[in-house]
Amino acid sequence: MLRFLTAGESHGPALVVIVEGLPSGLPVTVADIQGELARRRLGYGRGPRMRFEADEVTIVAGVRHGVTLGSPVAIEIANSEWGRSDKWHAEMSAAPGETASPLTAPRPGHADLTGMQKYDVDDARNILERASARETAARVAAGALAKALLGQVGATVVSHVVQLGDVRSNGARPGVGGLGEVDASEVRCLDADAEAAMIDAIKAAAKDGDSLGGMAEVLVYGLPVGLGSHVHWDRKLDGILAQALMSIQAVKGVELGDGLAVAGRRGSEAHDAIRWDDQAGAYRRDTTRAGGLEGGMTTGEVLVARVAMKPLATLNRPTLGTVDTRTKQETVSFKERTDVTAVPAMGVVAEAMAALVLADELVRKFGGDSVGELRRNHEGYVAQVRQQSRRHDAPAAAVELNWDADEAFVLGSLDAEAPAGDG
Ligand code: EPS
Repeated sequence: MLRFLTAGESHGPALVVIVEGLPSGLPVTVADIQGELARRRLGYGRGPRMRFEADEVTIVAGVRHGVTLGSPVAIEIANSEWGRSDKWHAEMSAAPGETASPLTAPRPGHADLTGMQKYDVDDARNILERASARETAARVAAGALAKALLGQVGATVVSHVVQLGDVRSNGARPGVGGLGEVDASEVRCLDADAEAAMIDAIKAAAKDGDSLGGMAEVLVYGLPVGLGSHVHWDRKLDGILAQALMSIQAVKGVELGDGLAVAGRRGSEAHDAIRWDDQAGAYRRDTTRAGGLEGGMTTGEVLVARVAMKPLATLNRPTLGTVDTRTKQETVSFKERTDVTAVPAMGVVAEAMAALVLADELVRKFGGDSVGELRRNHEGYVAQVRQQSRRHDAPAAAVELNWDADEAFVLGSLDAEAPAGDG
């Protein structure tokens, strides 16, 4: 099992993440982790902090001479903000004391008020420091390791922005090597017209001191068939992925494949037809309606997940009504330096969460204490699937479809009048 645990507050000295369950022999460098963290800071509409936040990475444990040891990997990401002023040393000190300026006008939509009630505190900072999306830097650092493991079996995770505010892209998807092109876009969107409209929308919202949400799509190429399982509710990969993606700060919805849209379609338009590719010796589906998942298992086709983020609850011009928790007087939520939108960055976080879930499934399915053992087990399984797929009887005559609507059981039973007394 691959597990990870993050700790750290937004304006504390550092974030820390421990990743447990990685096999030995996985190449890992600080530069790989820093590269992923830099991608997360991208995006038009991010606040001033992203310009100076350097994400200084130290690998504290679990890696020697550039490869994992099989022991827990611990990574520290220092917060530049901590070193920038004495304010945070005082505000976030672990030593006994109290703040001179408690935050008492909780922001609607943030964890502030509910957290104050639940954790029995009178300063919203006790809650917001941990609820902040700063924590996602630690997830992305862990995700860099998960991506490296997926790379060992030829799987690649990419993402792109498909909607920002009410502007939607034409859906053009990056291919397996398309991340560079996505990241070159200021809003991480491949549709140039939509990109321009998204930037205009961000500028307009910024002028009003407002914020914007949107949607990113995660694509995972090169996964083997059969990660996850249909046999138990908590082994179904679609459920596990949805939970992981929903746990990202400010995310309010997750769709797999065509997602919610399939509810309104006929069955004949809602599924991915299966064909046999004799040359490849594999079953194929030419559409991605199911998002590469059937019965809670990967089908071997590209995995598609869309993640919807609400507009950030922190506004540069506070207009959201709230209550001062000391006086109970009506007021507006406190103003904070913030991002206009973080949707491009959320896509990178969603890549990390998808990678962590899938790397966990890899470890579960293929096991192994070393990368070499995991790879051998993966190769053996792939050979087994190929063999199973090629198993067949002599070619049968084309199946004749005898379809008579009048005789169809379902239609007949729907039309039939219910017998008297049958509730
Ligand atoms: C955040 C508010 C901003 C963001 C922060 C998340 O922080 P600050 O209040 O210090 O400007 O910059 O995001 C990050 C620091 C980050 O690394 O993503 C919030 O309220 O969630």
